Amino acid sequence: MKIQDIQAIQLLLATPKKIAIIPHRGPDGDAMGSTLALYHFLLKFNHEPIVIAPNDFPDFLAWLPGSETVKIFEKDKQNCTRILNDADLIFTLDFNALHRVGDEMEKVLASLTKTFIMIDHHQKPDDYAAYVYSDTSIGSTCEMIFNFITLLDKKEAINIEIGTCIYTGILTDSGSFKFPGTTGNTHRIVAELIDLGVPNTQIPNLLFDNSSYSRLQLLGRALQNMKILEVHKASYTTLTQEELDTFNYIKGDTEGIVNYGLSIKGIHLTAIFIENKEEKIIKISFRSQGGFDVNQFARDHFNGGGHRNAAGGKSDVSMQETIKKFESIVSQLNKIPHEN
Ligand SMILES: [Mn+2]
Repeated sequence: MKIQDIQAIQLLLATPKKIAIIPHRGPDGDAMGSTLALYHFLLKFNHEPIVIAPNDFPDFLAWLPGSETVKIFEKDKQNCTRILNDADLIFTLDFNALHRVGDEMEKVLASLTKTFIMIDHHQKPDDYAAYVYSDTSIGSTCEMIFNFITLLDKKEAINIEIGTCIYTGILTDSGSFKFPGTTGNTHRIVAELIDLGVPNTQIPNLLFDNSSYSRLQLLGRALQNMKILEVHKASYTTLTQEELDTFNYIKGDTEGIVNYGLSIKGIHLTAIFIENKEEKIIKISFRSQGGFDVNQFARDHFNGGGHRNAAGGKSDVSMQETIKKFESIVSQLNKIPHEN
């Protein structure tokens, strides 16, 4: 982040402000961790922060300190619109294009003439924000929040609550420290958080060991549905709406299932296709290992995007047709996914 921008933000934060903090739609560990970390940080300096999520966050994040204060735009549009209209400052975290909050909330945000501050690690940021901290080499927005607070010269304000939120996003967005964005800096930050007293062995338990029986049954079905495209070093799996219903699907249940496709020896590209009858779409997540760019792949073929090794997309045609399209594109790839 530019030094002038830091100075300008320091000045903005020198007097108490009403501050809305917004994660992307379908908020994950990094989106909720970063927004709540910033929320707790701003509270300490007498601001009036409030996190407004476009839609609800999954249950496995409901233990995060401050999550009970989060407003859900979709559930309370009038009130949330009023809060946004009253805000002096708006932080958008873990996304960089306003459409990521969904149509209705995007309209509200686009109509505001407020100072926006973007902190995000996705590619190709839009230009709606007055101040932008964008860095695609950093593994999580939570790591950037740690850097941001440090740049503001307020590192001593990081307490266990803030640290717990930051740790959560670093852990979830790095696939438990496995993904390429995991650096020495990541581990140095984590070391500082542990020294501070952040419960680093409890957090993974809270996040990952809270499955319901039916969620594991659903995972079992997804694993059974998995197909291998051996010559292309790819795998994919599917979950139909009927299967989701059979296993009493609730939000968050399919989180992380896509990663199993990469745990097969020799597989460098994987995808999961999840049917959503209500929205009449197939939701897709892509993962890759090494040099194959799923961000570009998702942008080119499936109306999506994300990072080089983790991206999402969607399809408006049937599951069968979507799979057919995926298989056909993969079979035509002139560059077979490989390690670096
Ligand atoms: Mn993130």
